[in-house]
Amino acid sequence: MAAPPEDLAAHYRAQGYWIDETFADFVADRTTRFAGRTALVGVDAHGRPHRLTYAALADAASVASARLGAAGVVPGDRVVLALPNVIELVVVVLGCFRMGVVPVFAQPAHREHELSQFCAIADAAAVVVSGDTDGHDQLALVERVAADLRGRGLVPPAVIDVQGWSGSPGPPDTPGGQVRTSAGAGSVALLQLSGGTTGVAKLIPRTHADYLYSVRASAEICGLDEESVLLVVLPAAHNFAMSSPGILGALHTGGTVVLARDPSPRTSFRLIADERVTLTSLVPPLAQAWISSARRRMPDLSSLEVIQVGGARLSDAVATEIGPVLGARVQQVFGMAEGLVNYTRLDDPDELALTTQGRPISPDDEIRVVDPDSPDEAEVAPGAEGALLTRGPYTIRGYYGVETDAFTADGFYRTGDLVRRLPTGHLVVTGRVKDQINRGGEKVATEEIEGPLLAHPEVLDAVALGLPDPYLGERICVVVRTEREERAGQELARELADHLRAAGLATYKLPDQFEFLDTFPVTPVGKNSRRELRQLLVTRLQES
Ligand code: AMP
Ligand code: DBH
Repeated sequence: MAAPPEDLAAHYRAQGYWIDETFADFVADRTTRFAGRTALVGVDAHGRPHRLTYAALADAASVASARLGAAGVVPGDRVVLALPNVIELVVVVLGCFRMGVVPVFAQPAHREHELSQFCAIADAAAVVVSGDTDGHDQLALVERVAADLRGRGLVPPAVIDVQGWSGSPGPPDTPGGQVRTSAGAGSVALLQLSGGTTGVAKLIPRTHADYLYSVRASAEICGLDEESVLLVVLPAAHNFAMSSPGILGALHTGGTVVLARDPSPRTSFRLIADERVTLTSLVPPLAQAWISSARRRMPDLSSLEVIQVGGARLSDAVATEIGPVLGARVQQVFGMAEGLVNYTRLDDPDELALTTQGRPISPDDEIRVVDPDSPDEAEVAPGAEGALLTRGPYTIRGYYGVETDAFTADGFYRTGDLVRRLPTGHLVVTGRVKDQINRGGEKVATEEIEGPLLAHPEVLDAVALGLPDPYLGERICVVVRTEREERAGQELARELADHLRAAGLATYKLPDQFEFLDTFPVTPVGKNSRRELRQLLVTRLQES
């Protein structure tokens, strides 16, 4: 978790990127400044609707701090949040911030495999869930996590169930005011999650100063102000939904955050019309679903000014349809929880807005496009495709609690993305160098699927691949080599899917497709060749 050298840090401060404000200051200041305005609209963990002013949000956050305190959580502790898009999520995040507790932004779709890792790496004091989430028993889930941790000689976290919060909340710890903590703006404020490229979940330490800079600058680039109404359709804890400009960007400017409990076009369209939503953020498959639904329903989307699309590559064709069909300007967002976020600007010509993934937030985001095969990572010719390395005022220089080879000696993050850089500074994402599947914006490390499959008695070898999919961008295909060829097919596929579910893999990581082969193509050193396997499958699919 290396800090930048002092000269760079001094430069970031001199430029006004890093200021002294902490998230505790942020909560106290914005909830006071915008006290009477509407901060948050959504349903609670029981599905009951709420509309909170900034003042009411401050009170609710203060009660949440008290509840964390009652569960034994103290300033400086890490708390894993795995909540759906309910108002308690925002309330608990602010509750953590005001008392100097570090939230770990997990997802309700995470299962024991992931949650155990996050709890173990973060040494979490508590995990916050919503008892029964969309038919899944989160309490039973965290019990399995606790058993796993105990089995590894670790102390399991306290369990906090926001569905149990309907009774008396107990007195706020320090009503109105914030809890004083000594940690400054340079300390870790929150832990985001990496999509995971090696199978080991990585936690991303973001400081008050760096994250708040990205939030302020994002809010400005996206034109947010007190009148802005942001609809959150994506999982709210995801870096995109939280900070680009996201929930924190809207709260920074005194705008309103509207949470969609589910991502269906029906729910979103109703909220857009009822709340006069001005901005929302989607991944490409959702943008496509909205387009086809809007063609049939003719919803009232007249208040929408901007639709952001990011998380995975938006095809130029779909980008072109967004304006005419949904009646809003498209803004492409190419970001990563590790830091760097690129936006197309609202005044960019269509040619850039529809075909590029934007340019960096900051003039001090340093970009290197290098030859991925050159040992010294030499930069490619201007405009040529290469691997993207980046360093800057809000990009991490190391993961939390682990050493990795993801950073260069001089502090650049190896993003694993292949890009081309245009003379305007805009980046076009052309692919990836890392073994990761991007399923409609959900990042899945191939190893996370392959590992458990290899443990199955009938699997000799298994390779997970992202295959092109018109809806998801990439879908997960698993190619399996098995001894019992006569069983290969539907029956074995079902058994392997059950096996992965039993291994505790998140639902979105389950394969969309199984293929069975008796031999795998290999590279000269005898490794499975993902590239050739992919070609083989694409040819197979074309022929079938
Ligand atoms: P994560 O590490 O989970 O935060 O995911 C970040 C990764 O998502 C990036 O490194 C890219 O691979 C991918 N990504 C995000 N936004 C875009 C986009 N607009 N176009 C293409 N890929 C994207
Ligand atoms: O995919 C991402 O991680 C992402 C996409 C858009 C992101 O972290 C962001 C914007 O901040």
